[in-house]
Amino acid sequence: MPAVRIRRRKAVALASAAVLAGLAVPALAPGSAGATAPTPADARTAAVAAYAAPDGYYDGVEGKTGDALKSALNSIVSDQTKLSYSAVWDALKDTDEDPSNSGNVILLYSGVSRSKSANGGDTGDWNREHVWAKSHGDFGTSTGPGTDIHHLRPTDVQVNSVRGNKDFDNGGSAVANGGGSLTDSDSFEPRDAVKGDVARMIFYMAVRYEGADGWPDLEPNDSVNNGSAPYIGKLAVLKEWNEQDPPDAFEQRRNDVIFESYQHNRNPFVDHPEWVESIW
Ligand SMILES: [Ca+2]
Ligand SMILES: [Ca+2]
Repeated sequence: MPAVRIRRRKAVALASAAVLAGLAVPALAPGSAGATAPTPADARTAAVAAYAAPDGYYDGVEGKTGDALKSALNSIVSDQTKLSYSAVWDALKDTDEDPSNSGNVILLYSGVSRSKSANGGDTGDWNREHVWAKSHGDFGTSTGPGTDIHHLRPTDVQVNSVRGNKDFDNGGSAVANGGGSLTDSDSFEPRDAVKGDVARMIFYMAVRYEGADGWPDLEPNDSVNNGSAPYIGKLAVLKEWNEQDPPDAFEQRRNDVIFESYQHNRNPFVDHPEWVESIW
């Protein structure tokens, strides 16, 4: 069966990734995928989902809450491979692939499926959106937070421009071709289907970047006028979005692909969205 072959390849890839990342190799139990049957139409997502959150990845967080949990997660997710900004293009073609069309990526804010080859900077292209706006902490695009694909997503060039470096909040008027996203003078509200995705990307960045290695300590706060300070708002709204829009198969597969094939670290809040409330 093709699905079995795919699963075996993924299993080998995961084992290799785990060795590279210094992790214990997870048990490769074909029957451990859980109660949900794979969807034939999306064998690749099913194959990857079978290996979410390998045993041992979160060792050390047991019983911890609040700042202790945050510190433990920082240690875990900081063990990662880092990409160059040019390598991000090909990575996003994989992590954000349209499950219904392997020649396309899904654009984050608009929800549009667009050709992988239409990457660039012109009208009609897609580009590399920093969900944690790179001016918030001024970390740029050298290898580090500016190339961390946990928060880099394909977006329509013009929609990306509308979002700019605005903080996140509810309200505003419709963004042209924004798939239901809204904006006003100082904030951006993504479409409902990715509100939780956006929130969990912000929370990942806050845990991953704690002021080490010369990078700023990124944190969410309750402002929408953060400018170049290393903060993103609004925390209360992001927490609501995390609750309203729990992780789905696309987001979970994306986390697995980043873990297996690129950075070899995970977004803890995709695996455990309940940890947001423990920390913030
Ligand atoms: Ca979602
Ligand atoms: Ca931080």
